[in-house]
Order: sequence, then structure tokens, then C-alpha cells
Amino acid sequence: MVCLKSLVLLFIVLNVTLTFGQNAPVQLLNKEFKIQYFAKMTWFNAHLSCLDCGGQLASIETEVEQKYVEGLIHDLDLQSKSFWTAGTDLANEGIFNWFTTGDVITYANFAPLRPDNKNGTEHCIVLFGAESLKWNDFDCNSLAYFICENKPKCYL
Ligand SMILES: [Ca+2]
Repeated sequence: MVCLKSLVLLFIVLNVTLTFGQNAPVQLLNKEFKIQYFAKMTWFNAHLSCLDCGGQLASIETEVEQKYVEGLIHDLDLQSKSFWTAGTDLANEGIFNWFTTGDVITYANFAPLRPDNKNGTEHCIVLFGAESLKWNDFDCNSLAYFICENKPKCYL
């Protein structure tokens, strides 16, 4: 009987864990994305523009975030365009990190054969319109639309 009670308790704990897991995407609500398509800019100016709006260039850190942003872009019917993210290897060639946090990129969604650092000048990551919004390393001085996100909340 004790064993059965333990089993029931274990099930309840597992069920709570599973329920929490299924609700995990709700965490996305703590991070808002804004697709910016009023003007194409260099990666550097896109960075400044996001800061000017009180945000920062977006990091796409999970598949859930990738799909969510793809949905926003499709809603605007802009899926053939490219959009800057905060991803870059300007600091260390070949090692991409999020410029805004310094975190090394762990989730990645590069298109086939990317990153390729074409002509040795591609160091900033776009969601690439020509490749179904998968990622491409792109010349940071090229002009593209961009994605901002809200800055993470600070805790005292
Ligand atoms: Ca490339």
C-alpha cells in the first residue's frame, strides 16, 4: 500500500512536470519581438535603431522563438525579405554569439552550406528571405530590415 501511494505521488509529480513542460512556450511572453520594416539598414544602424526604441537587436534562442518570429514575418507577408538579428562573429571569426548578451549561440537555424563567410566579409546573421527565413551570415554593411526585442527585465 505504501508502494502504491508512492507510485501515485510519483505520477502526480511527473504530471506536474509534464504540464509545466507543455506550458514552457508561455515564457515567450516575457520576450517581445518587433519586426522593423520601415527602412533597410546596416547591421550597425539596426543595432542603434533598436536601442533608440528602448529595445535591442533580437536574439533567436530557441526553435519556439524562431517559429514565432517566422509567423510574425509571414503575417506581414515579408517572408521573401531578410532581417538582421543580434548574431555576429565580429569578435571571434567563426564563433557566433549574441552581441547583446555575449552568449555563444547554442540554438542555430542556418540554411544549408551556411555560415560560409562569403568573400571573407560576412559576420552578421540575418533571417534569410531567400532560404525560408533560415539563417545566413551576411555582410554587416549590407542593408536589411531587422528584428528588435524588448530588453530583459532587471531584478534587484
Ligand atoms: Ca553567408
